[in-house]
Amino acid sequence: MHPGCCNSDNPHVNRWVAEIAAHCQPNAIHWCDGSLDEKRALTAEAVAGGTLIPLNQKKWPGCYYHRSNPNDVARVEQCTFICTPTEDEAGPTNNWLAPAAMRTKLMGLLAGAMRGRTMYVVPFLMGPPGSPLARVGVELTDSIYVVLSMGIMTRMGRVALEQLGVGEDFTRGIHSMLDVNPERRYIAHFPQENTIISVGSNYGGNVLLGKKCMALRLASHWGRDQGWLAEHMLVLGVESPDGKKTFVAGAFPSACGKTNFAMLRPPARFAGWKVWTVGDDIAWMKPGPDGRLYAINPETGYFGVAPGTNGKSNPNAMECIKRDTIFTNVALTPDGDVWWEGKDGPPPAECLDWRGQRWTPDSKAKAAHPNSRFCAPMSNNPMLATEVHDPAGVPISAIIFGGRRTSTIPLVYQAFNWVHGVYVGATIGSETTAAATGLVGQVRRDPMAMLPFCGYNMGDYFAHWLQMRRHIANPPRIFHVNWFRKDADDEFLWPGYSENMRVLEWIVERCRGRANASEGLLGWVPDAHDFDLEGLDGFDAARLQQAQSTNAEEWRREVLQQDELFMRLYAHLPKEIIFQRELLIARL
Ligand code: OXD
Ligand code: MN
Repeated sequence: MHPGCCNSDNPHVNRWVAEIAAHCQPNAIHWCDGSLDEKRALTAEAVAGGTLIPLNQKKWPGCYYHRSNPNDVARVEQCTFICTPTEDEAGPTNNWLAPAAMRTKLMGLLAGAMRGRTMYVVPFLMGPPGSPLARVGVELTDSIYVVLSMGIMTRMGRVALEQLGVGEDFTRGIHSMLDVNPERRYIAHFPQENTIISVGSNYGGNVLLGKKCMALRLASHWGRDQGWLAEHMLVLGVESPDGKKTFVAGAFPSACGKTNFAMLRPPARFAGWKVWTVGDDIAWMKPGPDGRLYAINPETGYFGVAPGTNGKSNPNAMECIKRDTIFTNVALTPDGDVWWEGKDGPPPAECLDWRGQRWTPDSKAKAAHPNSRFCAPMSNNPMLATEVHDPAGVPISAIIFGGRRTSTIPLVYQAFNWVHGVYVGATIGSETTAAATGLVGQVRRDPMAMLPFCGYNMGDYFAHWLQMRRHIANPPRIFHVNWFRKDADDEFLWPGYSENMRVLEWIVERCRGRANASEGLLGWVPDAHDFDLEGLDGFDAARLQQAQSTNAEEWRREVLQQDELFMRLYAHLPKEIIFQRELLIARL
């Protein structure tokens, strides 16, 4: 047995670490305790090994720069598998392979894979210590970048083993970079064994196993079995001038501004209003004893997209990244500064791009990769909600669904009821951006923004959402928003960014029974006098009407497009969803 296998008080963890170490054959095993001293030592080691480059420490204290392999810059849905006993359980929206076959293949790739490397044992806790919703995982990884990032994104180290005690109920995550080869890249989930195996990548979403893999794909199973929801949602608290806080969750597909919305800073018009961030990416939500839905943020950091982040789009994020942040695949200036497209100020006269090649403003290529990231601790957020540490979570009054749609979808409407709201969430569509696919304006259906993250059959997932209503006597109101609608001149109708506060105000006041609405074809909608338009340059009641308009012809097309997904899911699609579709067609 490898020395250092049995370092914890938990026999199940020790036994499993010994078994994986015997298989992967690392040179050394390092058990992470999550201390500051350990972070300092590992950071120094990462710098010495070239994995991290220190930024100018006067300007960016505690901040480091990392470049990933150019073949490894994003989540890879085609390499992501849900290994349930039957293909039907994973459903048509997931890749599937039988658990035994996948395990054999991956254990083959892992045999001796850590020779010459250190295996880090990374215990982590998702959720506040002591929360009934919190869960423990242990990730075994040969990447020091993963260890340092997990230290930001999760409650890492001793705290997790303390929460676990001598129990057996922890997620087993195994990660090896291997040779970072796309041909040997797999992110495999074994829900029945509470196990994740990720090989061949060192990019965040594929390898920070607490995040998308555990907190969404595996947790969606636990939620289904135990009566709660694991969702790709931000959570924020709106404090009105009377000091009352209303908590709201929001699901938007990737690259629709979830982090910006979670950190919204109200414009000057909203004196006395504050928006507090609970989380920017993932919410675990469980019915509470008072019949309301309570949410925790299982994470402790923000793994946000850098390009486009600036003092206007997200001033709080700019505060978050000032200290103790790891930047990946942005551009690096000669004086140890970072830059990306859409950052404040002019581009540097010269820098190294995300590939490490010389870049000037005349270069054709982008300096920062479009999916370059910052990994920043939430404790840096000046508007971090204190409730983020509350084991009970926060009571959710509204759920907001949204997507990026240049036509058809109004700025805001409220679903008639829970079942209608589930239909609204199930039919979210979002237009792909050029950066992501090259196909501009293609609508991809992304139900509840969970298409890449739901770990079981999406039809059963809709049924679970419908079932949840039985356990929530006092359910959140459900809304749909679209910040991206354009006019005939291809201009955005709505100013967006901090002005989204006006939409948020209407939503919050609806939840508090203090805002009016009229019944529209799609749901409840604000009239011009229900909506604060004062001080909005160039946006008046007529523009609001345009942003809110419902064109029956466009909607007939929309309903037909929704059918593409419904046909794929047909065998598991709940009747209620089909019924809601019929009702909408009748209203149209
Ligand atoms: C993310 C994503 O990285 O949704 O959060 O892709
Ligand atoms: Mn996300």
